[in-house]
Amino acid sequence: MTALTISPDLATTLRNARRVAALTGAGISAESGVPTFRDAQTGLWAQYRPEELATPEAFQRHPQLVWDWYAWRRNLVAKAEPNAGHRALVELEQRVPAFTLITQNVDGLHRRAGSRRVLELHGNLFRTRCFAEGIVVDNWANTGGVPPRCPHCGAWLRPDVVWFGEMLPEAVLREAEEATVRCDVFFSIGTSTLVYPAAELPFAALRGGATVVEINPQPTPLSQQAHYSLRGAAGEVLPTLLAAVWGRGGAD
Ligand code: BV8
Repeated sequence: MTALTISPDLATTLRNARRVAALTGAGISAESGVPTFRDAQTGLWAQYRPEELATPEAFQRHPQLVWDWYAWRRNLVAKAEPNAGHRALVELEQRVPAFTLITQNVDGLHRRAGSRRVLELHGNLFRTRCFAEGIVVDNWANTGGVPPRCPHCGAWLRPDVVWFGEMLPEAVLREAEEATVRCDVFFSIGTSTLVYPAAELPFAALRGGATVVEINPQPTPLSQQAHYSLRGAAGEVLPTLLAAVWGRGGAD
């Protein structure tokens, strides 16, 4: 990795910050071996684009295909481990007085890393709900049918995630918006900043007067307006940033 230098101003700003918020996207799980939405899908899924599968229409048209895609992702994520980027955000939560982690990811890796206050804007791959009633279902008769059926009403079960064209959980989004406009420092980490309303949050942070820091090996629509755009992998940049601010052994 090119030696990343952290500006003394950024280190001072972060050291003095009272309220910090971080928005994460698929990029923070990339170093755990979980493919991002931009990555070409592999194997069986290579022929599909996520945007085509992650919709209620796709599920209604091809319920088994969509259910199997999520089963494949659950299986892949269950074998993955949180990486140094996830762990650095656990430390950041311990270091600053008020920290809010807002994630677009549905892989649950932030909680597995030990993050406590996590707002899952797009739901969670490991939760399942009834397609008709919307209630979370923890277990169901394994009749071999795919998708499985709701034990209460017999409708299909679906992953408890937010698909394209679906509303985000209102209370979670409101809490994310409040943390965004009140924070002193806002991180946007590992997201292409393309999908709304999540992608609006970094710009709302700018309007709210926060110092906005982007961490991404690639430029995004936020890069020009962010106060700091740190070009690199989250698993390398975040530990380097924490070392510069609080002095510790760099990447763990
Ligand atoms: C909504 C959960 C109101 C599911 C996801 C037309 C019709 C209908 C809707 C729309 C429309 N036009 C616009 C919309 C709104 C739409 C939208 O924004 N579309 C985009 C494509 C234009 N949004 C919605 O539909 C949302 N709902 O608006 O409701 C409504 C209702 C009806 C009609 C209109 C509006 C719901 C959006 C949520 C969709 N669900 N995920 C699942 O996971 O299966 S979205 C999914 O993709 C992610 O959750 C994330 O939010 C999004 C983008 O993914 P990223 O996380 O950013 O990852 P990506 O792969 O894109 O990028 C990775 C980045 O990481 C890259 O920049 C890369 O450089 C970087 N990176 C790589 N390695 C590393 C790294 N960074 C750091 N370290 C590394 N090592």
